[in-house]
Amino acid sequence: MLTLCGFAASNYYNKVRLALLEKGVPFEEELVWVGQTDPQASPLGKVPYLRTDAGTLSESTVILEYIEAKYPQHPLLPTDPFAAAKVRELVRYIELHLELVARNLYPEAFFGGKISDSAKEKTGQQLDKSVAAFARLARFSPYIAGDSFTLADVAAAVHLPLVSSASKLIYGKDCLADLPVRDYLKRMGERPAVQKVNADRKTNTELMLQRMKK
Ligand SMILES: N[C@@H](CCC(=O)N[C@@H](CS)C(=O)NCC(=O)O)C(=O)O
Repeated sequence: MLTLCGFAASNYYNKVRLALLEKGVPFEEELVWVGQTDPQASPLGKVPYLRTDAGTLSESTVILEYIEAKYPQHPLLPTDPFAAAKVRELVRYIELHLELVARNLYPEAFFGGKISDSAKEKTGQQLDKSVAAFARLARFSPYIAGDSFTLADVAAAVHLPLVSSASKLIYGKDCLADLPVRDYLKRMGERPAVQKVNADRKTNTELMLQRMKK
């Protein structure tokens, strides 16, 4: 049995949860907040991590790859090695060049903190470059890597909304507004698994914000 550990306000957690739901792989969940993580399972104290019969795993994308290899049903990677690499390329751009860059904005955008003007400027410049690069790779036809739902959609469905809203809140402009992201996310939002992840994210985010106030 698989146990996914973490909390549903985390988009990294939601990425793994969405893949499990889309694939129809049975799993249990253990609510673990930052600060309560198992150091053996997640040496950097991050969520998510996964308990399996073979041991534990950290890092969301490593977990996704494990699930994909172990449970072939409803595949989220093409069988052709090059097509699969193109999907992984998009996943990397979304996580590393969009999410991780936009993350610099989250303390002020979402958590009532303050970031410096120079950090805003630097992040804005990086985001401009990253969005232009992402625009060259993303297909939206109708899925982000082409004609089938893949791991790149799993990443996009959870990461892109936060990148959009953080940039909108800090710069007054959604950095993804010139791409067909809104329509794409609407299409993704028609999927039952995406709806479930989004609903649970909202509930858990309220819980997380209450905990932060204490
Ligand atoms: N690269 C990690 C990132 C995970 C991550 O940053 N998770 C956040 C929650 S959204 C976290 O645990 N932050 C606490 C910390 O970094 O100490 C992954 O893909 O799993």
